[in-house]
Amino acid sequence: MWKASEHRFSVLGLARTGVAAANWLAMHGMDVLASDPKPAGELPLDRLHPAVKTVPGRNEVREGDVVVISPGIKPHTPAWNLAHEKGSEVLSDIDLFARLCPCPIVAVTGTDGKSTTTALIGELLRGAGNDTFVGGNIGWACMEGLDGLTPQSVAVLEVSCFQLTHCPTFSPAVAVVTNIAEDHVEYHGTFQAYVEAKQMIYANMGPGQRLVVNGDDPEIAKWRLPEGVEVRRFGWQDRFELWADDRAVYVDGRRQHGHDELRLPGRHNVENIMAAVAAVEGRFATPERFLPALRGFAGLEHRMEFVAEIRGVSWYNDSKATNPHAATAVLNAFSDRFWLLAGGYEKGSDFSELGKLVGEKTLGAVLFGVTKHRIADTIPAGHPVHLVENLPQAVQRAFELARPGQRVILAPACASFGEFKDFEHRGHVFKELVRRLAQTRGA
Ligand code: UMA
Repeated sequence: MWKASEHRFSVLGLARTGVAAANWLAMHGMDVLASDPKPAGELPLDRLHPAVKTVPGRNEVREGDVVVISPGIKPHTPAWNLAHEKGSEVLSDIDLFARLCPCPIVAVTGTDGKSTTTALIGELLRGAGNDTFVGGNIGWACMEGLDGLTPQSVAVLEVSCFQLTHCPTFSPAVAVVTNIAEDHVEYHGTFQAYVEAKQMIYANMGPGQRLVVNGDDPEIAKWRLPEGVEVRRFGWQDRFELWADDRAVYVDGRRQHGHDELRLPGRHNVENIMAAVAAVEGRFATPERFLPALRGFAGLEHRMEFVAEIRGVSWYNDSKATNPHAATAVLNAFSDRFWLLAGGYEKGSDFSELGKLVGEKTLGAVLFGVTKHRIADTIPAGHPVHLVENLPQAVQRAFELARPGQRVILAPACASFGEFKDFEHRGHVFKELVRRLAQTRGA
């Protein structure tokens, strides 16, 4: 049995992950060295436990330490190489958390819908009376929640491919894979490497554990799932354990609820709902216990979030659409055409499918950021496309273009780096721009 007290730790990166991991380890008496290439003035040193030894200005790993690596550190960069050369093991905070966690873990990964599914599982569990912690890639480092857990709790973790890359022993009670589409090629190098990282979510699972997968996903259909694991498939075909048609969701052949009873819009959310129900139902709660919470769930910030109505035009924020596939889900969510705001950081994505759909589903696109020309090239000739420099200009242009009764949706299909710190920052800036428009031009 692995014991943290038998090890020393080097923590790489001092943002959310590193601070939470270093603090927990120091607070529990472990010898921790934490480093980050940023200068001391840019690091949150005042938020660190006094026993954490810090090295600002560079990354450092002590020979033989267990390394806790931040997910943002890319493969084969100097910090990554240092970790693998000098560390006895290199772990994400997720793997560390799971080694120490006293309660069952429900882990959610996939290309799209991770955060909504994770948050919804949390709501269903809470609604059914379980003591529940929700954390991980969703924005709250998991190590922050560890000390509040008891054997009766349930921990729900959103787990990214970056984190799964360093999860050698991770084995959750329930794992969910929402879907697999191309993403983060700039990090993993190849689609295959990305898929292999995602597969780490079930690599150590076995009998008694539950694996929930998207039955319609062609990539997942190729996977060899572990023997003895209870597999629950969800999708749009009635041969799956959980399936949906245009009206309702069915579980093991019985109608569970109608889509019109719920508040989450869009076809992609029906899939997220099925994934969440499949994770919880029969394992942690009965439908009678979790259905009220399911009916009350209105979604998350930055995911099809309604922002404001200005002169009869409705504005929505889906800044979380950080890849073409997620933006495609947004395009398919509404039956009427709308104005799309898209573009951002270049991560080598293929926009060809998205471009076709923009031609079918939108009134036109306002494109911004580094990727704007590449996206524009994929949109059918003659479809309205407006190229601007940045998000403020895109909001202004959409304001000029949209007519009463229409919608404007930010679904960038790109990462936010460059112009913004992260997708949350981009979403907040967008909402602020829209609110300012509402104040100054709303009359
Ligand atoms: N750093 C080094 N050495 C390097 C490079 C960076 O030490 O060589 C340092 C940086 O200077 C910085 C720190 O590492 O101080 C940054 O670490 P980080 O990027 O991992 O940031 P955290 O705040 O710890 O956030 C991470 C996740 N970030 C990423 O995966 C990029 C957050 O997911 C997550 O919420 C958080 O841990 C808590 O678990 C964000 C994300 O964008 C939301 N995720 C991607 C996505 O959803 O698409 C995967």
